[in-house]
Amino acid sequence: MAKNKLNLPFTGISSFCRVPICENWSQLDTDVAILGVPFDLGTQVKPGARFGPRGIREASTIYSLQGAGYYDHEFDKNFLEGVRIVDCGDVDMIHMDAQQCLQNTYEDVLELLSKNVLPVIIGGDHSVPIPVTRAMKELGPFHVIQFDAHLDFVDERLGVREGQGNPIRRISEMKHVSGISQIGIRGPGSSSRHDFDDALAYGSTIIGPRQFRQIGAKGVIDMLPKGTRFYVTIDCDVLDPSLAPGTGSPSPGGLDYYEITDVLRGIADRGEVIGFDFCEVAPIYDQTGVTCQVAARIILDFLGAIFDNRKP
Ligand SMILES: [Mn+2]
Repeated sequence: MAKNKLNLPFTGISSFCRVPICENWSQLDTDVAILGVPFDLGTQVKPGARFGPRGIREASTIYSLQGAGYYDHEFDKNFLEGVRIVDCGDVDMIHMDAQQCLQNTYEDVLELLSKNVLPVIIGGDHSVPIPVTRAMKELGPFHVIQFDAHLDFVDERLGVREGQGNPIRRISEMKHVSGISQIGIRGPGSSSRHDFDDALAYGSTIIGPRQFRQIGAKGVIDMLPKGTRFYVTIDCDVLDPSLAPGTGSPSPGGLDYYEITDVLRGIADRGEVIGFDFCEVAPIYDQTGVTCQVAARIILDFLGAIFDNRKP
């Protein structure tokens, strides 16, 4: 093997941003743990999000970090320099047993948190944040910020309570969650008028793209609570389908790259981010690979902003 390797993005094993892989978690010693949840049994329309972790990892290799971080001239900053990021692989999936898949997710996140890491979860459909936020009980109270086209506030249908249409309702029931903000919500979805009433009665702040564009990213950030901890869940379909077509329930009129990343930076400025997920990327509908690329980039940008704020 060559001693001085160039390690170009198309070579090697595609971990997230080509960071080291750790499958034996007893040895885990890192600042950030990447965890894939290749689960799409909670999907109500088009499946395929089980391939999201692989698609995002593959697309992310173009941003190979290799310890040096990355320079972004728009901020004149070198982000993520010295931050230890490890790819911890995927949660084990059991076909025909959705509840066991979610239970495995819960247990894996609990184990990662015991290592004192920032968990970054790559979904999977939008059921995934239910076991993730449940596992974060000891880190409460924290505020949950959802980026999504859909409200995801359905209570239950024919006994289904933890599918992709239910996560924010389930999160609203968690005593360790202090509040919820829902950004990008628009158009038809599985939630009814009644569900919107319930979300508002709970105390949710709901911001659609029209209001977002009236008040701008800064106005949106100003509506979030201050000095609290945040967990952020990003459903890919919050983005406009022209930018991110590779998702099971695309919805016209979504946010663009700068709109979401400017708000994510504002969140990182405003309080401690204790974890986040990016869900609902389905590479089989992603003809050009742009969705996986945008997802990888948003994850990277958000990580950069979070650790920029953790500097002494
Ligand atoms: Mn969703």
